[in-house]
Amino acid sequence: MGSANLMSFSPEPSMSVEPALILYYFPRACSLAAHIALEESRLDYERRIVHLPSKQNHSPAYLATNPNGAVPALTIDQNTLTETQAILTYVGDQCPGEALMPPPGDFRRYRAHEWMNFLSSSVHTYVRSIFRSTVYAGADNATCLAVNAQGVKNLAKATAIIERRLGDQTWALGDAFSVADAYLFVMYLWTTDERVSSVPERPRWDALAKRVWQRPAVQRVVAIERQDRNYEIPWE
Ligand SMILES: N[C@@H](CCC(=O)N[C@@H](CS)C(=O)NCC(=O)O)C(=O)O
Repeated sequence: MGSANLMSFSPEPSMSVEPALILYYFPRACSLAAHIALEESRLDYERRIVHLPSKQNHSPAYLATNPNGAVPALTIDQNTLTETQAILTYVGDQCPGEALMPPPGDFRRYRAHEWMNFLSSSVHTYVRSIFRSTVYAGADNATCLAVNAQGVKNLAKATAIIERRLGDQTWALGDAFSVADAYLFVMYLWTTDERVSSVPERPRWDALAKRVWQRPAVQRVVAIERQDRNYEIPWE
């Protein structure tokens, strides 16, 4: 279970012994998937917020932990692991009794990677091209508008793929909740942001996201994150 105290990322070196697992995150960023996975896992971890709007992710202290300057990052006995897919896989593998990440040899494990890679390399990048067009287009306004418009089209195609892949399944991998569902939940929340001008109807993704939201661990994490940045949950 996560530490009860929300700790800001401190640029001052700490004199205390570092906990074994530390999650660096920002509310409703893609790090929310890792945050949910850790809370679901019941592992002991500490969370530290990295304030993206004030560019704390580019501070020397954070760059010393994660030179990529992004969240999520998970330090594991002082080794830093980055990339949502890698972190979700790691967390899932720490609780083999749970279905969070199926074991090697189980075909569902490769399905989980299929989902996570699609969400990371396609859906995340499409939403980023809408939220932060300058990352791809630079400063030119007309180019930014074109990138944004293309992002909306790309997201529509990705939504159709997600709907098809979900089919009639309860969860991304079938009968049991897994880290892939946590990731689908975060990407779904992003599609409800007012900056996304249009997104097709997505009844299966919508139903899955609602199921994820019913989970106590998810509600705990969102409540903690909202102490620092309030964000909307569409069904509340
Ligand atoms: N491929 C990385 C992407 C990480 C990423 O882009 N994180 C964003 C938050 S959603 C971030 O930290 N952005 C800060 C920045 O780019 O300055 C992953 O899947 O974890």
